[in-house]
Amino acid sequence: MEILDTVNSPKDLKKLNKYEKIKLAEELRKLIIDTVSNTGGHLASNLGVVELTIALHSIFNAPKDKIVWDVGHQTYVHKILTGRKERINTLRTFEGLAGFPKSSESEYDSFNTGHSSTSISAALGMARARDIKKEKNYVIAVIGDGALTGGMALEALNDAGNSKTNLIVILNDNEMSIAKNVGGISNFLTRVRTRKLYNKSNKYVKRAVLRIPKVGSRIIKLVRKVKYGIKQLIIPNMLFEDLGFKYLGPVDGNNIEDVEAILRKAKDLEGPILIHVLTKKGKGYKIAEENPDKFHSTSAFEIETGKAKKAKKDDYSKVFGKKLVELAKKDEKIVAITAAMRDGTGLTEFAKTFPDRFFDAGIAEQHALTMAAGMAKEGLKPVISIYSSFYQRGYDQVIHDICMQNLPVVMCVDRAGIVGNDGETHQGLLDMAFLKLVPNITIMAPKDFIELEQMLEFAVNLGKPVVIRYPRGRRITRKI
Ligand SMILES: Cc1ncc(C[n+]2csc(CCOP(=O)(O)OP(=O)(O)O)c2C)c(N)n1
Repeated sequence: MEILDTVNSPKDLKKLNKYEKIKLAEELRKLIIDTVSNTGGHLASNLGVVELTIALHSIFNAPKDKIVWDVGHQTYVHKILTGRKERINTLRTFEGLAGFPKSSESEYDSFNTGHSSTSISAALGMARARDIKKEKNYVIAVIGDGALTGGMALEALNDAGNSKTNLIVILNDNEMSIAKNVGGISNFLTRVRTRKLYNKSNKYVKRAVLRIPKVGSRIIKLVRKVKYGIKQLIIPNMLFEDLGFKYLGPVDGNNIEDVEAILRKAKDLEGPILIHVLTKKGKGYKIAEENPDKFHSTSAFEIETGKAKKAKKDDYSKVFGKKLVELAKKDEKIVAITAAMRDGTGLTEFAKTFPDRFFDAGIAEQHALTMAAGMAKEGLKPVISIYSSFYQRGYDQVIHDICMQNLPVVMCVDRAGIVGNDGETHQGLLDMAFLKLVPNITIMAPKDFIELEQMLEFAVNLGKPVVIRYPRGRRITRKI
């Protein structure tokens, strides 16, 4: 009998010993790979958090303790362990399980997510509500290193770090957003990861020095005095501690025992805590480990080869990307901007062809839009592509920074309209609700690939704010 057959809720999980949990992790991985190979979905992120999720549900008592998953694309394991195992094969289908947390689906889904970087704000709100109600429970936000690049996450860290509130933030650091993570915070995390090496080498040095007769222990004392200074040298600043968090880690997030130990420790501490957990995206499925960006979100695929079950044809995003490269070859003022969606928006070829004219702002739509405005103000022709639902983040930036100043930014709205299986948070329906009222704006929507190419050429030369909105994939137009 499989261990997973005996686990229907976190209560069952708590009865397992460490060996059974390791076996359970293996079974969960197999179930997730089998499921996503049929339904499509966020494979690599889920494979990375199997052990972390087991540890969380072993140490905390959800739903009393609140676990808020950032973005929420990595909650398949959580769903399986919280009573939804039998329905996991309906993932991302009509009336089936949602691909993201849904309070209406389960009391274990403490907060609905889908868009990035909201977890710390929501968790801080829940923690403050708990304090006012004089209740006792833990609140835990689980946020990826990619989601941490979003402005909201930083605003929340700033507020939470300064509060006295008991709150646990788990930073799930796999060095990847959808593609390799970018930016200064990502570089900072890389430096923190080297702390592990520093601690290890420190132990070896200590052992060697103690072997020196007579002076050995004196040298150690002296070293201890300057240790803080050395630490500052190697880890130039401990951002999280400076912000007011107690920092724990880094810990191997794919080792259940280690994660459980650090979670227990966090439970005993007061105030805001940040636990830095290192995981491997795609863990346990070699093809996904080697191509974590391709398997971040995948359509149905053959398990043996990793190849898509249905061959991919050209879509609007690809046609946009190709045409933009062609236009940029003739006009060096054209620059391209993405908010962490290089491949999804079709900009991979542009990034390779013009690395100096391509900018990935991180999961930071607001910043990306205003940066585009700055570029336009100084005479460049910025073309920015964002999914319709994520434009919701940039409402004021489109109005206040681009359109009111009548700046020539080309705003491509990808995934406009119905997007299907990612569910309600990802539908591209609301951008028109605000775009149509914005001053100085020209809005176009191509009916086919040729019109998209023509509109893009027109847009980069218009000299005013312009929107081109197009759907996901390829629209099937009936021949009359
Ligand atoms: C506001 C917003 N922009 C873009 C996305 C698309 N998106 C989904 S997951 C993801 C990357 C998340 O990376 P990370 O938080 O590190 O999680 P991982 O998948 O690596 O575990 C992105 C950009 C989103 N969900 N929300």
